[in-house]
Amino acid sequence: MEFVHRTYEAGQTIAAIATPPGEGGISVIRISGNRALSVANKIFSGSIPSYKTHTVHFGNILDEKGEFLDEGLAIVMRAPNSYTGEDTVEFNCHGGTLITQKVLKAALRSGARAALPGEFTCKAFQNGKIDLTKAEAVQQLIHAKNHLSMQAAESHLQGKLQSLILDFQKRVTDVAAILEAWIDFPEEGLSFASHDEMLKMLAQIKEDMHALLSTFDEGKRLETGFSICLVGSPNVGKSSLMNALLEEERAIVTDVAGTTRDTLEKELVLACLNCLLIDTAGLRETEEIVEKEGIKRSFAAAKKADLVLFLIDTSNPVFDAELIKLVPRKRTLIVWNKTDLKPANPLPSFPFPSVKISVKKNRGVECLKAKIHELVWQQGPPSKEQAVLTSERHFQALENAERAIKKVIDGLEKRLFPELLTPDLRLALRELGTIIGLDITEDILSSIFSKFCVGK
Ligand SMILES: Nc1nc2c(ncn2[C@@H]2O[C@H](COP(=O)(O)OP(=O)(O)OP(=O)(O)O)[C@@H](O)[C@H]2O)c(=O)[nH]1
Ligand SMILES: [Mg+2]
Repeated sequence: MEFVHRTYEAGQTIAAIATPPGEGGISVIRISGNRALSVANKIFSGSIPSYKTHTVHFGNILDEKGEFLDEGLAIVMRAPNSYTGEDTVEFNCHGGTLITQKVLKAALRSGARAALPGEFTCKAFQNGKIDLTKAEAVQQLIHAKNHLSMQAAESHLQGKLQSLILDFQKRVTDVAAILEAWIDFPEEGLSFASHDEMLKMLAQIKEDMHALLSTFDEGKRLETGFSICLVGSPNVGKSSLMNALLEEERAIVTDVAGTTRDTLEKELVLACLNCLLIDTAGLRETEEIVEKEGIKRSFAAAKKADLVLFLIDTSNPVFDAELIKLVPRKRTLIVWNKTDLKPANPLPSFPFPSVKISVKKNRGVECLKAKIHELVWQQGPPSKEQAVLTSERHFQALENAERAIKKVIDGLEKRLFPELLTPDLRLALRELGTIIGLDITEDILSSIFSKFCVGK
């Protein structure tokens, strides 16, 4: 990748267009830094340095030579009460592509530097306005594609993850202090806490860390979504169901067996998550070369999918025995379709949950969606109050911290000298610190903020 994140230099005055590219009602050009007020003053008809903080002023926006560019608003926010914690001016101008760029250019020619991706949020972090979990939540909130992912980001933005991490830090620090006392005052040290009490404290910390770590499976799903594969014999109604779920005629439906030749994918929101729906070629014995390749792909898709909907025609329950062996036991749902027709007798039975539908009569599709929700969220979706780990970075650091605590517990149980246990406690503290942004390397900062857009 060509872009390499430059080190952010605190105090530099930066400017960027904060609104998306294209035409719109208004555009926002943001300027932040020590010299934001003087830069903005050069390109505005009013007297920006005299304005009180958090006030809005109407006037002419000018270029660096004083030529009229647009009429607009200047919003002044003085340090430390701004998003970045520095003096900030935001210009609202008319939302045209060219005029917006001209206002930005005027700000750049008047002394600001073009902001790097995520630099406003990085400034907010560096100036102590937000911790790193909140900064990352800003990015997650912007990119949230479903309600639950947005909810998780909001919870991080409100500081729920940060306060859990701070609580772990405090408890580990308390344990470290007691260990220090054991080292410094071998005689009286045990009066601060007994050996058993220490073990109990550490076990509780480890258990609470584990509980937070175990939210990551769900959290990952909020970000990556899940895939559902529709499989079954030809003509059972897979493509019909795909279209019904999408509420559009995406796949070709005919009464010719073998209509779908390739896998067909489309995204939708199901079970409150982004879901990739995959229609496949019907499975049957064939020597036809294109269909054979299609069927190979059907098997591969079924193997990979997070959830398999195994469709069977109730009136003609033919199914592929190989497929039954291949589909995952906990992640397969039998969908009896064509219940509007006379059912075959007897119907085969399967060791999977099932649901009855008729796509043609639009019966049972809502019930199918409810069943999918149930299978995806066996313990129910995460609540608003719950902090859910959604970032691989947070997960790794917390897992390292938990491992370090486990080593301390093992050491205590073996009655090792306290001196031998403190390095792991320190390691746990360091790992916890990286989650909220303490002792963070420039590389990590760079990898986090380079994913942001310019202007955020
Ligand atoms: N009676 C009845 N017919 C249905 C129902 N669902 C689908 N069909 C019909 O079954 C035929 C096959 O439907 P498709 O959706 O193309 O089936 P498919 O499983 O995708 O078939 P292939 O692509 O060949 O594997 C079409 O004529 C549909 O109209 C249903 O619930 N009841
Ligand atoms: Mg089809």
